[in-house]
Amino acid sequence: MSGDATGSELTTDERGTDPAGPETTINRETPLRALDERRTLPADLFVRNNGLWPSAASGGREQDISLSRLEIGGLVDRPVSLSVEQLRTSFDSASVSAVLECAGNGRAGLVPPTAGLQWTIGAVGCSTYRGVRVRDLLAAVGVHEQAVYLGFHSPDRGPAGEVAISRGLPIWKALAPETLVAFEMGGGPLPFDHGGPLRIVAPGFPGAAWQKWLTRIEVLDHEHDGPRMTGTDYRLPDPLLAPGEPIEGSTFKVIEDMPIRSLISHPPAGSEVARGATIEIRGWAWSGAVPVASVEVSADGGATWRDVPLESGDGPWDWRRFRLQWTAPTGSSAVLVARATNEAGISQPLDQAWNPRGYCNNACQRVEVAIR
Ligand SMILES: Nc1nc2c(c(=O)[nH]1)N[C@H]1C(S)=C(S)[C@@H](COP(=O)(O)O)O[C@H]1N2
Ligand SMILES: [Mo]
Repeated sequence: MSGDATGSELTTDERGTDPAGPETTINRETPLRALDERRTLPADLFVRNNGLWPSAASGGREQDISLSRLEIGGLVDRPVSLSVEQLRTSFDSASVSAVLECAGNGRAGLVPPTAGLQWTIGAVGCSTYRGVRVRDLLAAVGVHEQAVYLGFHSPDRGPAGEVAISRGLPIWKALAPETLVAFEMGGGPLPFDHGGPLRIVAPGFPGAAWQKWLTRIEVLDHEHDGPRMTGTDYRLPDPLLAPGEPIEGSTFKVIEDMPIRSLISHPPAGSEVARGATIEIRGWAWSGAVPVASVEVSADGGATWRDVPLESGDGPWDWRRFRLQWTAPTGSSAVLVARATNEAGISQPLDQAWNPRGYCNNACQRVEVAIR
């Protein structure tokens, strides 16, 4: 199952590219020590690039994108091209603390394994973002009645020059108050690695929808069909398929909500605890559209559970701290498990239902510690 690995470094992509420099696709997890912090520093937050860094093809790493503007077009009355400065000064800004999680987080725990980056527990982090509400931008350009979806565009490309990823959001999420075109992260300018100068922040949606290096928003009268929007990409089959069953792309639906999940950020797997010693078991619980209601912790691999108190967060999209003081019993080891439940009564499963692309694995993490 997922979880006993500790924020490992993933530096190759599905194509097997080697990490070396800006010409390379970089993917890396948030380290476990950073996952124990309430806010993930930009330098620690996982990085998921479907292609090369933007402008790698033209030689520079940051210079092209720093000149970028945001265009808004498609089904609008008044198409615009806005500078980052105009976004900062001509619109109200809003801030949101939100969990960013790749839909493939936990994929390494799926049985049987699926293709794709073998993320363990660290394709996630929680930061505070500031930017302009997408709904304010849409109000400024005047959206036509037929609008149902936004398509996002960015300059990053794959090795053969193909568009790396172009995702979007349904209009209901674009109009939600938490959805931003962000220009700040953690109180500073949004760093290039995380999509600076401008990225989409879509709390509760999979990380894929948080388009980085955003340069164009297109208002559409149909679900966006850009690269990595269609087929089985960031989609789940409905109904679920068993391993080996034929894959029929038309039964796959865009993932619009991340599942209820928790993370034990302390103690690390493999820690040694003295018999009779009391330590703190702590971590985070988060969810998509339906808020977290409760967390239980087991120190015997899921045989018995205790309710643990949950601290409040900064608004509905923040992750929430749980803590439990635990005294190590006699025995040689213990398996710590956390299980979160949302307000609709949905709990994390102990074992994950399989899906062909290995998305949304929210099975309870198991952290084994040695008792000495
Ligand atoms: N332009 C662009 N935006 C992108 C991506 C990308 O490769 N290119 N990756 C997406 C995916 S799959 C995820 S999980 C998040 C990761 O954001 P991060 O690298 O800031 O952690 O960005 C999303 N936005
Ligand atoms: Mo992702």
